[in-house]
Amino acid sequence: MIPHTQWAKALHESARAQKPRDQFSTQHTYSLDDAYRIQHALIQERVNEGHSIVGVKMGFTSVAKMKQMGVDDMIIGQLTADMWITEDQPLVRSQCIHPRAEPEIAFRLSQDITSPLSVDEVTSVVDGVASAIEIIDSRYENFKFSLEDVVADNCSSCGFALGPWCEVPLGLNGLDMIQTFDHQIVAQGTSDAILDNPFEALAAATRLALQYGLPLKKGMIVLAGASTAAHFIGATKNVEVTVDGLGSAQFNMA
Ligand code: OOG
Ligand code: MG
Repeated sequence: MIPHTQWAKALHESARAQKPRDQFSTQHTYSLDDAYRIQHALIQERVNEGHSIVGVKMGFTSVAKMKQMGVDDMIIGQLTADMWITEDQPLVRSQCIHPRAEPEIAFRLSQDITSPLSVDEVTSVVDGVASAIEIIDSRYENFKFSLEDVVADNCSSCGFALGPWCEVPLGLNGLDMIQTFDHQIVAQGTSDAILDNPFEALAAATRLALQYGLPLKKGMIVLAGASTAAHFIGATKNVEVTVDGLGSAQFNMA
């Protein structure tokens, strides 16, 4: 029997104390269902601190990310209000373990989602698209994990920043995505890297969210997953992601 709540509390404590921990999978065998139960309990810790759930994030929707991290399946995690990086709520370097940034695209839901949707259906349930940056900060030593470990750890979620909301275009293919650190290009990709079409990531999010009991409500944000490998932020001050036609998301580290 896996002690879901105890492991969730340990992961939460690692995040709050900036202390990376051992992977669970090196000592225990546990299922993906167990991993999502741990993730639920972990999110409950944040909700108990007063942070609401503001959306979900897809992971490993690009070959670049799967290769970088050595896993081969899509995952889903949750976003809470305290992860949203704004001028009023900066990302504080000393509150992270070993943060990495990656270029993403964000969707805003125009209605509650109650059934899995196809790629043709998802365009009618979003009222905004934005360029986005995701900050991931695995709670495991050396950013090493199994698929179950990373799901339990809420898919390494740490923070996210959004560009201005744009009207939903008919297609999101062939858009260049560029990430800079202090105005130097560190990663360059295309939106096609995200499941050949970022709307596919949104469709997959509706499927996985319903499968694992994650809420998808009107106004919530869905991150589609990174189009390139992630980069360690290190001593970087400014992080910016520009997506063709969607403008840019950026923030300064505090
Ligand atoms: C897991 C999170 C993956 C993405 O965009 O593919 C992810 C990790 O790489 O630590 O967020
Ligand atoms: Mg990501």
